[in-house]
Amino acid sequence: MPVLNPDIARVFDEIADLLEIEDANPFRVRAYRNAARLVQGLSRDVKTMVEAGEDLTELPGIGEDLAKKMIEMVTTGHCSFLEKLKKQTPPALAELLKVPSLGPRRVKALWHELDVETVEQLARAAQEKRIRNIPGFGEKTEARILEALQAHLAAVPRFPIAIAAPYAAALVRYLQSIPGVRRVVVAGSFRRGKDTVGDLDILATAAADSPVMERFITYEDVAEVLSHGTTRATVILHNKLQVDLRAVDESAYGAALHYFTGSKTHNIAIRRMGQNMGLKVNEYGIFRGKERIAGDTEESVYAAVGLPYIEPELRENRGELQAARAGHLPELVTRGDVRGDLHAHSKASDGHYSLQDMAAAAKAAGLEYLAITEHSRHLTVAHGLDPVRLRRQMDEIDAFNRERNGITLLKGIEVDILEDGRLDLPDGILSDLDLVVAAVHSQFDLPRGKQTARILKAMDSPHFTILAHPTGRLIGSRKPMDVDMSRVIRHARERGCFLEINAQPERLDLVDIHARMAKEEGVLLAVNTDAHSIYDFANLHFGLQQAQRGWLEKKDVLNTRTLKELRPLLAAAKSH
Ligand code: DGT
Ligand code: CA
Ligand code: CA
Repeated sequence: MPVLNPDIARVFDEIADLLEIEDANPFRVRAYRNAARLVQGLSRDVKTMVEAGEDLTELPGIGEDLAKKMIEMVTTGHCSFLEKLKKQTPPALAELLKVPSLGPRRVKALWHELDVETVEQLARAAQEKRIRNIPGFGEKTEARILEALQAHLAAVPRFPIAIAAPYAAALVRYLQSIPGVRRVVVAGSFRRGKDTVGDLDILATAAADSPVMERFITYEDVAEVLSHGTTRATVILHNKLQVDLRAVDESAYGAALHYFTGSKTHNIAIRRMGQNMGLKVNEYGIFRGKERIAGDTEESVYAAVGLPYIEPELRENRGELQAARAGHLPELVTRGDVRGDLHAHSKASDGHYSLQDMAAAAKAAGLEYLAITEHSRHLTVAHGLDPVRLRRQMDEIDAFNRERNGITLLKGIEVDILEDGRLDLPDGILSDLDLVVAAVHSQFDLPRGKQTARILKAMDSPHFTILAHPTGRLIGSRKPMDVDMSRVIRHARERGCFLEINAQPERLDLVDIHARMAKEEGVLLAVNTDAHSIYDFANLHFGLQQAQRGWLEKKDVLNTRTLKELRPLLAAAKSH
């Protein structure tokens, strides 16, 4: 079984979880988390690097110990250190960590005090009102845990799109190598660029005698075959990701692609439009009576119902059909429109690379400018900067820019928004920066009124430029903060500042509907990578898909501006 980068990342994350429960040194825990993130984002396969005899310790943050673990994983398929940890700490506890509102300290207390190891046991303890008696818990916490738990148990697991992407790519490559196969495309929510996918829907066209179905179910990463027929099959991969494959006739390619891209509600609306015109629309084509009038391309499907082509990211039945009919479809922002990135870290805080390396990678990604925005001092675990260290970095950036390296670094900070809404650094130093990215990194569960007031107050700081990852959610592990986002958006408009779509795979925050709300209010959004490594600029793709799902055009995105256009916008946000 092949060990892909996300598999290694998952092991490192699991190690970090178990170490956290064991109360290990937070820096050690962080080293595993950082390694997980680094490996997840690498554009090259660790397996290939090991096979080529490359030295993994040249990767930033990867010492002898982590390198050895990676080599063990790609050569043996398992990690003995994780297995040892699992013997010491019940692995089911890691599942408890995934329940929003349960951090490692609480999980540990529940385990020691009540002997709770699984979510089911936790649910029972909460129902039996046993949690409230643990020191530091109380009735309110018990109620919150029960609520989070019920939501957690009801939720069907979904994969962040960037995690599913390498599995999709490997599978597409494999399918394409099968004799007789012509086209292979991933449809479904993956093609629509949703932040998470429930499964992968792959569509293939193939010659009638192609062994595509048999080969699909014998793919080496398949753990289980759920169903298998001549034109469709469903399997589950070792990582638990489900994959549907459909084989269709070349002539029905467009109709099938349209059907399996969805969304379901978009399809139903199109089918209804067709019915009103006396047409039958299905996955085989578009028919008038017995005559097939369209279906070889998606364009032909839309044309048959009198519409221009609609981009997959818009197909959610959120007004795209009306816009298409009226000729008002947005001209979606593209990767080529992006001129810079306004949120990135170097190893001065918790990034893995030097300023120079980050700048070179951003330049190679086609960017004209990059803002260096380290964490501020309040975030000690990320080596946040105090004013002295920040001044030193500002001098370094000035020196870098004097060398004319073909990319400009902007002086920034990712300053913590403290619990009372103040920023973590004094105005005196913030005023000397090109931009101030501000973010919440603590107290995620304040009540709605307080949380909203905290953020609005931060925005009123005279140097506030961009609100980073506005809801703080981490897909699968932390729910979004309870914030009145429409007030935040309106306040941003009045205040003349900006919001972010953070392109990190587990963030993708703001989400599509909030991005669209911001666009409608005339608030510019920055699509930022929050890069911690030279490989993270590739995440721009996923951030842009979120932007596209929010109907954003080039003009709606702050970092499509040239540096010359950007500077006055940043300056105006400051001096309100
Ligand atoms: P997911 O997998 O939950 O992330 O979301 P999708 O959109 O990929 O949904 P999935 O995998 O259940 O189905 C793939 C596509 O197939 C879906 O986007 C539209 C189409 N489809 C599925 N069921 C129906 C249906 O009952 N009617 C119509 N018109 N289309 C359907
Ligand atoms: Ca799907
Ligand atoms: Ca499906």
